[in-house]
Amino acid sequence: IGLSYEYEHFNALEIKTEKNRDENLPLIYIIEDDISMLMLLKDTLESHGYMVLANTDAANTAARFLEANPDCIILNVNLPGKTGFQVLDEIKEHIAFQFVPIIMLSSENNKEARIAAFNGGVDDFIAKPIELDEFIAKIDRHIKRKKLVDQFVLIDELTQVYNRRYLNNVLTQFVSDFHRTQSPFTVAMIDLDHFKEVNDSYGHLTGDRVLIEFAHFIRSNIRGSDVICRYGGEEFIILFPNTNEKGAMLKLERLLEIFRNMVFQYEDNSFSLTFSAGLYSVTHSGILPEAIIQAADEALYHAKSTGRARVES
Ligand code: GH3
Ligand code: MG
Ligand code: MG
Ligand code: MG
Repeated sequence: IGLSYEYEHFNALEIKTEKNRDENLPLIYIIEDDISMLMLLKDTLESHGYMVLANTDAANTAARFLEANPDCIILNVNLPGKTGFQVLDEIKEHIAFQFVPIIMLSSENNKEARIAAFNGGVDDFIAKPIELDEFIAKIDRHIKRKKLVDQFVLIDELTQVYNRRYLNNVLTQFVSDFHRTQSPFTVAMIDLDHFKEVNDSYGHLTGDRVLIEFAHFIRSNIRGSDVICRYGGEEFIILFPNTNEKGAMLKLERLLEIFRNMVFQYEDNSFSLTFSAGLYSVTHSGILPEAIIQAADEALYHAKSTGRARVES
């Protein structure tokens, strides 16, 4: 793996992955001001199949490091400038409801320090001097647990509808059911129109509230057996079991009619929105889940390019 070393000043070092991250390798983010300790941990982790992202400067422990979505964070408590606990609070705020194991390193190893660390929200506490074999054994366990937790997280945090991971599972299930039942199902990909303008005009928080309300609107206007997932930003997917293209088209056109007449009212602002949707109905065997999504996406693109606020198949 390609790594770049940036010396900002003599004791500040950043280690970043140069190329795209290898998603198969767990990514560990280390914040440690002692460069020799940092290099030792980095080499140990890399020789055990981990990727490492690191910095020595707590003041730069910014979002851009966390945006790489590390699987585990190792944090030295005695960082210059900021205390490890301040950094811990910032990290916790940033990762919000995701589960990322945080391990605190400390040269202080008394009961009070350990209790303070656990109360502050760390998952483990490792005292210096570090036993490297024990350190790796602990990291391995934390990473296994992280993977397990991720497998069970199927709900989108913001909108509380299913997420993309769940969609992948359920769509695979729909496809295999189809082979048995030969009953058609339809996939709709929905994208809010000019949603960026909502953020730009009223702020990101208002944008978030719109997404929450939109998901709720869809959820409360479809059948219990229909499945709604948040596919990405302002894109949602609905799976309609036992529904052909015509049925799904009528349903979505009705949803669009109701939705475009809704008025969002937040503080002094009121506005209305529309969405575009693309449909794909599965009526024959042998099509892969990815191809179904792609076909719905192409129909959506068609709806967008022919004026928006419409449903295409
Ligand atoms: P179009 O009609 O072509 O779809 O235009 P658009 O503005 O909706 O599309 P574009 O893809 O340019 O912008 C999507 C916007 O959605 C940009 C992004 O900031 C915003 N967005 C994505 N996820 C979230 C989110 O979780 N919250 C908020 N508030 N905005 C989000
Ligand atoms: Mg979009
Ligand atoms: Mg778009
Ligand atoms: Mg959009």
